[in-house]
Amino acid sequence: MLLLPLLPVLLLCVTGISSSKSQTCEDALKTCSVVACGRDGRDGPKGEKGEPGQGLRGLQGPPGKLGPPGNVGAPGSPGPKGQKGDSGHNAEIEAKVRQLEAEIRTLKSELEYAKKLHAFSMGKKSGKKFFVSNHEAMPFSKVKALCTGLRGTVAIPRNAEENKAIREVAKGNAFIGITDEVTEGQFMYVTGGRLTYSNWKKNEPNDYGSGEDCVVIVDDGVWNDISCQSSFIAVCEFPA
Ligand SMILES: [Ca+2]
Ligand SMILES: [Ca+2]
Repeated sequence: MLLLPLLPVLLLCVTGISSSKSQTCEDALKTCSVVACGRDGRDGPKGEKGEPGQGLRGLQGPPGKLGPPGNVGAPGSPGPKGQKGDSGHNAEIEAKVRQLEAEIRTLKSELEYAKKLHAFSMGKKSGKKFFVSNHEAMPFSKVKALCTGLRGTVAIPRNAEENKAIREVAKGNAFIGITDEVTEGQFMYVTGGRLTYSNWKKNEPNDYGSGEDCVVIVDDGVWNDISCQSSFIAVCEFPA
């Protein structure tokens, strides 16, 4: 019964002791006039997590480890075109060109010599022409084709000297490059143009049988119109 009035004080002291672990019962005796000391009670339940503190934020940590390599990307667009490269064996090409130029000079020289020799052997250079014959007889169409294939034309006498030369080269009756195939009775050069010289045989051209449109140079150099399908010696002319 005597303890009842002291109960609040005891509760207050017990509360103070349990609230501070640094205090002991001896400390409590100094402040409390009445103390009841006993064994410590069990730990209470864990309190709820407190609010985050208000202290300064720490420094940023070091970078983390490198991640794994990514996937291979798509091919990029083509780059700009580069400058033209060195042509390479310039010296070799230049040497080849010099060699070819030397060969061309030699060939030109030999060609000039061959032409002079040919002119001398023919002995029939008349004005600015050469007359050449293989002494074969053939129709007029073949004579034209032969001379054209040789880059020449059928021989055309444009004056008495050329007429004589053609006859001597042919050594027989030969076609000359004159016809009236386009307009009957109007003889023209196969290279174009009306005649500026003629040496018709007496009573020729007569267009005998209405079928004589080509011209042959005969024995003494006179002309006779004749069938183009007949065969006579081919004589071609070339510029000298
Ligand atoms: Ca005729
Ligand atoms: Ca005739």
